[in-house]
Amino acid sequence: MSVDIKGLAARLDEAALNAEAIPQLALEVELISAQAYEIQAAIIARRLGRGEKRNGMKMGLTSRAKALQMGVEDVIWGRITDAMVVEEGAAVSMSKYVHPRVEPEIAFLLKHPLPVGATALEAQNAIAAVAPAIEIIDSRYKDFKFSLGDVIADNTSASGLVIGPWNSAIEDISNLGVAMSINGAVRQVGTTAAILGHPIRSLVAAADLSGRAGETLEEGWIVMAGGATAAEALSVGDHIVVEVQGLGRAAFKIEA
Ligand code: 0L1
Ligand code: MG
Repeated sequence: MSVDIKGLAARLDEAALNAEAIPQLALEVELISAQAYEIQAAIIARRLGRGEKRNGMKMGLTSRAKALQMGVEDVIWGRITDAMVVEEGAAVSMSKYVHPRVEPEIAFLLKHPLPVGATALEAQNAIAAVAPAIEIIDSRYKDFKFSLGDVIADNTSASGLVIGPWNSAIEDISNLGVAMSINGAVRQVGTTAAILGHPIRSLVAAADLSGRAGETLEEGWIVMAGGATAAEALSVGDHIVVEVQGLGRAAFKIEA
């Protein structure tokens, strides 16, 4: 069945721009993953056309907690641009989002390109630094409900990222404790081991998935490894802090 890739991309892009929820695409068209990724790429083309710069990618549904929370089994990925970066410690307006959630992650900064087929050792050697990070996810679909095709098309709910201090000396990221607090109360605890068993596997998978789409991971790109725990919904006034053992913390606030 033919799919109006550009039309559906425009619908999702405008929903994000206007911070307004739209009905799931699945109610009118059943997307296979390849079509959904084409829609995602078309959304990014629109964003680049408005002057945004591509600066990385994100992995999604990398932990069992996230997969269970969303009822989706596959690892998925999305594209990041500079406009999605929220300054660490900043206050962000709720008006930018439909119904945002946050999840604790770690981020990789690449010191050289990482092609398809990279080994875990090559991935490790491509890392310039690692940082504690928060992903702000914001589905453009009503009630945060979607099929696999829907969420891939919606750039895997990518909306914002907050990056804490970059650490270039850390060697073992396999099992670092992770805690996410909102307004001083710990809401999620976990470990980086929840990210595909070891976050480096997420970077290897990122290189494969992105490279197979013709977009080799570039020097200077950020790769968000994926949530270490389930996500938490946000409200106006919330102060979110993610702490990762040995890496430090990343924080931001939501204002009206
Ligand atoms: O980054 C993620 O794991 C999110 C993937 C999309 C599902 C969601 O919106 O939670
Ligand atoms: Mg995520």
